[in-house]
Amino acid sequence: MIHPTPTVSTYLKIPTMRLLVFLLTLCPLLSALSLQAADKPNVLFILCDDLRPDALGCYGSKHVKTPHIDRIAKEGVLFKNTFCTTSLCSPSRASILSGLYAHTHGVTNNFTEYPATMPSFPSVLHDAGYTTGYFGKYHMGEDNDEPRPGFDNFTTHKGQGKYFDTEWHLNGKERRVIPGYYTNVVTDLAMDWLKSVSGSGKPWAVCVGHKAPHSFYTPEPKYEHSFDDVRVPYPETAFHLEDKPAWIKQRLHTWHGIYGPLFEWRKKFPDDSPAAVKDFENMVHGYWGTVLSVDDSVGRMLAWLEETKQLENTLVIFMGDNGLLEGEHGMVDKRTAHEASLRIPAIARFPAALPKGKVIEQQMLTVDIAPSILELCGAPALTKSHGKSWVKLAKEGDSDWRTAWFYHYNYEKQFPYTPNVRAIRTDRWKYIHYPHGDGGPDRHMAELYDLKADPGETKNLISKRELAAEVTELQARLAKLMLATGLNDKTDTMPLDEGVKSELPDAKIR
Ligand SMILES: [Ca+2]
Repeated sequence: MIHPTPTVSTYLKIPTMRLLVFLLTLCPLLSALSLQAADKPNVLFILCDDLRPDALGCYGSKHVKTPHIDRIAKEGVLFKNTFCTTSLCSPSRASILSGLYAHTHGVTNNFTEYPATMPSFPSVLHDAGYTTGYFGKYHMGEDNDEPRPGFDNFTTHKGQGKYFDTEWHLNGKERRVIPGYYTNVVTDLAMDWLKSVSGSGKPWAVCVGHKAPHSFYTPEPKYEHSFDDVRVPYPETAFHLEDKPAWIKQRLHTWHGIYGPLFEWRKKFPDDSPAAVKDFENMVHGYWGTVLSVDDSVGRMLAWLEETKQLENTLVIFMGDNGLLEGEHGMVDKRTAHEASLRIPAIARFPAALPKGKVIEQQMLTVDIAPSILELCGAPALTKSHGKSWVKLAKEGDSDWRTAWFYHYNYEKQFPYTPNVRAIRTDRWKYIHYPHGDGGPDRHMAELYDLKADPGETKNLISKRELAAEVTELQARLAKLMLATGLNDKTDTMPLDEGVKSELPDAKIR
């Protein structure tokens, strides 16, 4: 017997009661589905490059006015003590995306590609039904501007990009120089795409990768003179290196020291004359100037979200990829385990799930970002992560939150100004040591700081006999933390430390 295809008229013949029961069973399912869709927040993830927290109003800057970025903090949470686990662009970016330490994700230098098959928070969101886009500086795989997996639109450029007139690769389709200032161009690109996808009914997640405020610090012309009246001397710590390891003094006159070229702000170098501090001041002014344009960009994006009534259902995260030394201990650049190199800003706004105007004191890490975003989006957790979601911490506090973590960095031949670094930072102490890389004893003096008494790390306590037991305990804790991520004496491989050198890095990779 052939069954006729059911039609509307067939269904109408079903007795009314049965139809009602059928509809009633369907209703909770349908409403659950629609609730679920409505519950999925959009994600606006804004990543700055080499941004110090103290270049933002919400982290206490007296000079850099950032009202739009401050708004995210005021209406959300501010993580006061956020740190990168490797203070270098590509490794840190990969840690933010993957929730993993550098030795596990494998991006241990600025020239390695993020592994195509390794999950990232955007790829997990994409698999969970999000429309995903990446716009701006990606910088994992120096010369590769091709689209990466996990993104519906991936628009980037080769290497660092330029503050003016960068050549963009538009989602793998067309390479074109877009005239104008990088920060404004990347904002236009991201917003054009958002306008095209935001009405589709699917949640979206967009990453905006700013070049700013990375060297060479070039502000937009309208902000060139914004800080002309602000005096910026070398920090006090630059002149008190007596108890520091010798490599820090050797670094003073190099590409990464305060008497070196200062990312080309100083034409004649090395220069340790008192008058040379003006070059340092100009450099800091330039750095701050680039941040003002980022704040304008954030303002534009928040205003658009508000106008289109998407702001309340969008998780906005704004952060930096690694810290930056601005003269502390006589250093510029990053890579070391000192506070200015480790500290990054991180703020998040999502009123539906996060408190308003809360400041979190606990130590948060780059590797915590991906687990947190996925939890807030109701997406599956990463199968492997070294970080922990801070959602509970932000909402109600978390008594199990970490009180210590480890930092690592490997010596780079292309940038021979920082040794191999292994360090532990607890809520009170920091212990840093510098393995030679051959498995033998260290050849540099270690460092020990009491961060509660001396947050500026002015007194290296490593030689204090009365603290010997503390050092032994910190060494044991460091080994334990490293082991938890698979690192021991045999697996923790690193290059040989060839010492601090005075040569400049290759112009192409500066
Ligand atoms: Ca960076």
